[in-house]
Amino acid sequence: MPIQWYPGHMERARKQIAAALSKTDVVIEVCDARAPGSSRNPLLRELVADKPLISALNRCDQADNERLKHWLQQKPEEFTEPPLPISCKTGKGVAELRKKIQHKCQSFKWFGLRDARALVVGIPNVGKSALINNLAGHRKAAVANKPGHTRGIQMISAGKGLMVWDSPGILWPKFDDPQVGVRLALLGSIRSEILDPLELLRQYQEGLLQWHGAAIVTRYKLPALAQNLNEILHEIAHRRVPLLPGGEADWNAAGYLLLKEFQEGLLGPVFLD
Ligand SMILES: Nc1nc2c(ncn2[C@@H]2O[C@H](COP(=O)(O)OP(=O)(O)OP(=O)(O)O)[C@@H](O)[C@H]2O)c(=O)[nH]1
Ligand SMILES: [Mg+2]
Repeated sequence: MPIQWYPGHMERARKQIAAALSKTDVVIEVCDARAPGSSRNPLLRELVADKPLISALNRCDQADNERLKHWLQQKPEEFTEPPLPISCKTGKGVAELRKKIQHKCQSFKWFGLRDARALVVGIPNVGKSALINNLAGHRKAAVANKPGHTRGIQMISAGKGLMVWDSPGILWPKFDDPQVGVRLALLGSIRSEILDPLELLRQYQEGLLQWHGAAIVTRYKLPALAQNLNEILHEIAHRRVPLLPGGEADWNAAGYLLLKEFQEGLLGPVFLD
């Protein structure tokens, strides 16, 4: 299933980010702890190359942290410095991130004379605006569980000598590995309206059964571990979502529900890379 999505507004966002760099001291790259490699945007990395960079792995409350740890040990080359696991839901790692920003800025001549300016970048729906609200201590940036919610770049005061740019999430024009597109879609970083939920779940069928099989039995009250995706969808289509007029099962609605509950962490911790 080739997933391509690089609409006009992402190109505009890329230009806005490039323009904001002249008023940026440090860049915070937000990746998803559930797929740290696939959610790292190579286009953004290129764009911010000459700025001090801090990588944060958000949503560690939803990630399979054992598999994440193992992956980071296996792939130390993926990040120039060890990335910081954070959660904007629990607040984990956010104070440490603020310290890291200060530390990166300490050697600059202006340090202590004016506020530090951090630019938060990343793929859509990864939690950039939520991070800014966490840093600020209250809701200043609009947050929504919908990729593409932030449309323009905006400077926000996070107090205690820190200003933060919120930026729209951007993807890159082409996924060299189509599996990266599948993973980003599974994480919720690609608009669900352009996806076929059943095809997407089929692409991840093996992982779903291997890592989430037991949670699926409990959640959807299956009699035993499912052997394939159809068994799960059958259960959901007949018990959890309304039937279509005429009494037919609504497979699409079943697929959307399964995908949504997977993304919400209701089927257990997730790791896709
Ligand atoms: N469980 C969990 N949910 C989170 C976390 N961070 C953000 N969210 C949720 O993820 C959704 C997206 O958050 P946003 O902050 O709007 O994401 P964004 O990266 O700004 O998205 P765009 O502006 O669309 O690029 C919201 O529903 C948040 O509540 C986290 O650490 N854990
Ligand atoms: Mg946002």
